[in-house]
Amino acid sequence: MDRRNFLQAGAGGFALAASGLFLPPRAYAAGLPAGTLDSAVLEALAGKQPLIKRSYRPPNFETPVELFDSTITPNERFFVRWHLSTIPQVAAADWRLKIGGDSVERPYELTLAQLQNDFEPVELVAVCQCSGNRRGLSDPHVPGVQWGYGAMGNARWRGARLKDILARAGIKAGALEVSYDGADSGALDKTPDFVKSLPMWKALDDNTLIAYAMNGEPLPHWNGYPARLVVPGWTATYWLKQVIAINVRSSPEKNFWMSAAYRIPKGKFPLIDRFLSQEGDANTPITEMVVNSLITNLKSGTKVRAGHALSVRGVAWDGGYGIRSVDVSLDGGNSWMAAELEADLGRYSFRAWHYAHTPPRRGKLALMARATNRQGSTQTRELIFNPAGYHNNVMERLEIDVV
Ligand SMILES: Nc1nc2c(c(=O)[nH]1)N[C@H]1C(S)=C(S)[C@@H](COP(=O)(O)O)O[C@H]1N2
Ligand SMILES: [Mo]
Repeated sequence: MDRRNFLQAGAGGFALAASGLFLPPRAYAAGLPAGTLDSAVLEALAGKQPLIKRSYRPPNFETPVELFDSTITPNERFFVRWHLSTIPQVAAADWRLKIGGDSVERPYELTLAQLQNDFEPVELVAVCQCSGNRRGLSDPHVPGVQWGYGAMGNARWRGARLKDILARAGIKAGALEVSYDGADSGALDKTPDFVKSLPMWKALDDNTLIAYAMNGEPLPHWNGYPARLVVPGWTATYWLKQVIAINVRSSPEKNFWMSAAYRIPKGKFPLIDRFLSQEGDANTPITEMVVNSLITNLKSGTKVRAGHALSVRGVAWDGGYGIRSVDVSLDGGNSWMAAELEADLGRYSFRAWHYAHTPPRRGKLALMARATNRQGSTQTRELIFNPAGYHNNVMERLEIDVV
């Protein structure tokens, strides 16, 4: 599947989008199922700039692809994904983070000032990507938010290490998981509260943070103000927003969001991180992101001039091993050339890349990109189908017109 339909609004639409103006509804409907075309409207949530609306209640908004042409995603354009529709405005003065559970020695509470001042601050750049990013491209289609390419973003996060916060409470022998809850809740009691859990080893990783700043500013309300989990390398389901409670547990967290949702068939994906206390016979919780890439400055239908220099630009990312190489093909994957990698902002960040080419003559270019990480994992040509539409890292294929 490709982004063939993207340029229905023409090159002018692309320029308008870059300037932050509204686009005609169909401009971004690329490659998505017909039923979702009408909802692909750019709309601004309070305090954000326009994003592609997928649903309003709960708010699910994705970032237009051309925003990824810069390596850091601006806060105002960072995607928004919530499962529950009651999302309170949290006042910094009232916010408390409760640390407890049957596997801590001394439960306690933190204010926002204590979170910011009592622990060594850590900064890192990391990709936050929804497990279901690109679900709308699944063939056959699967239920869930019909995301295109933009249910992700890359930001510089600042916060306290979760392990430092837990150390103050004292962790008992036999601790198995760290679960956490946010301030949001379901409008009807039908939807189970969104509670997620991590295995001890990931919770105690030096890079797992309770973040209170994003790109040098407080988190936007829609992205979890005043504090959220940052779980570098792992999909965004674990990046709980508006966190208010953390529990260290001696038993597995068994709620719906752990035992039924966010699970993948075992053995289908080349993943390394395991979440043993949550593994079942057939399926297992999603863990780290698969290696992936995105072309950020061109869309199917873009017209370029024969004999003129063309720069293909994009980003690549993975589950935290780091990007080793990105290759570009101009002939639909028959031959591949190495792209040049740009600045390394850390192994959890988008890695920008570019490839320079002067198309010699008129015709079509079947442009593809393929990232490989330092584990040697690469993107797939065919979708690894799974019922929830997770982990889509099929290589993109764009048809470029050389005129
Ligand atoms: N409290 C809370 N945190 C949450 C969620 C949620 O529904 N409630 N959704 C998770 C999922 S599935 C995703 S993809 C990310 C999205 O983060 P963002 O909205 O900052 O882009 O938030 C995660 N954290
Ligand atoms: Mo998600």
